Amino acid sequence: ERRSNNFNYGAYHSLKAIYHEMDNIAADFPDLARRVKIGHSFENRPMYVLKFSTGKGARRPAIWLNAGIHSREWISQATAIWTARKIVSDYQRDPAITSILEKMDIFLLPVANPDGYVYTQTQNRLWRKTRSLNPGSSCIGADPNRNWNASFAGKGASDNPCSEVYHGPHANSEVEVKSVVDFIQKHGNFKCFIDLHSYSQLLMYPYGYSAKKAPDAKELDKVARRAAKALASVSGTEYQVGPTCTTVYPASGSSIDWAYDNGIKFAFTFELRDTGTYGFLLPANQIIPTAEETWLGLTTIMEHVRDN
Ligand code: ING
Ligand code: ZN
Repeated sequence: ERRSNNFNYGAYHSLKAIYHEMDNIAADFPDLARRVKIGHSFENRPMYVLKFSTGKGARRPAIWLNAGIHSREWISQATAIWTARKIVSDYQRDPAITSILEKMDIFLLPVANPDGYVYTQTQNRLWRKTRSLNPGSSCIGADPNRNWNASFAGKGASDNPCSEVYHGPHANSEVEVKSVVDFIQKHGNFKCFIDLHSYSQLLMYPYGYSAKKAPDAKELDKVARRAAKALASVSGTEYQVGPTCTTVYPASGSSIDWAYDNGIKFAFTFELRDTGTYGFLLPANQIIPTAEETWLGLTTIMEHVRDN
């Protein structure tokens, strides 16, 4: 029985509800979307991606859309599940997404940190990290956006397990990160990696681990500026664009730096709404407006990936 009509995209949802809606989307569009388990979390919750594919050929060039790596950034998970529904609704109606899917597959991970997400809904709304145990410390978790193998344990990360930016004992120590890394490496044909965070209204590209200029900085900057302009055209929301290190702060071990240094050229991080009025506690009535405008930014990037 289909219950997808009951899912309110203008509300924040439990992990269970998001997983159920992913299942519904796959059931509604079996020729386009499939729910795939890529691993499990520290507390043994499944990690699900939606794979969107028109099915011509295995291991097509692919796009990874990552969300919810920091559990408290709820607009990220909410935008991701809205985006999933948007992709299946617009395929064969909107020429942009249709042509993207004619050439590439899209993998969407709406909740990259499931344990953290459950914890923010039940215990502490502002929890950021994973929920892994740290031997010898009573503090819990590592920052999953400092745990990737890209200048691991360098600038902008902490070796203190009690820190919000604790990098973890070694690169990929967090099973949630390792699951994504293994999947992407095994696939071997990803061209684009986009990570959704909040808040600050920024669109960034590598590097975060140092102020050195990425070899493709010029192109990435151009694409990002075009994406930010498209995003702003929806309702005037302004984004700043630049490399992570100089746009926010130095940060080593991040997902997009790992992606970029592993051959995935089109690596971007969105910091979604707002600029601090509500911060992480963005009211639910901003979910759909945020998702709608972000979609224009995402499709602008994906069209560039399609053509390059
Ligand atoms: N901001 C990001 C963080 O992980 C960031 C900023 C983006 C760092 C890309 C590195 C790479 O700290 C939030 N809000 O999490
Ligand atoms: Zn974040």
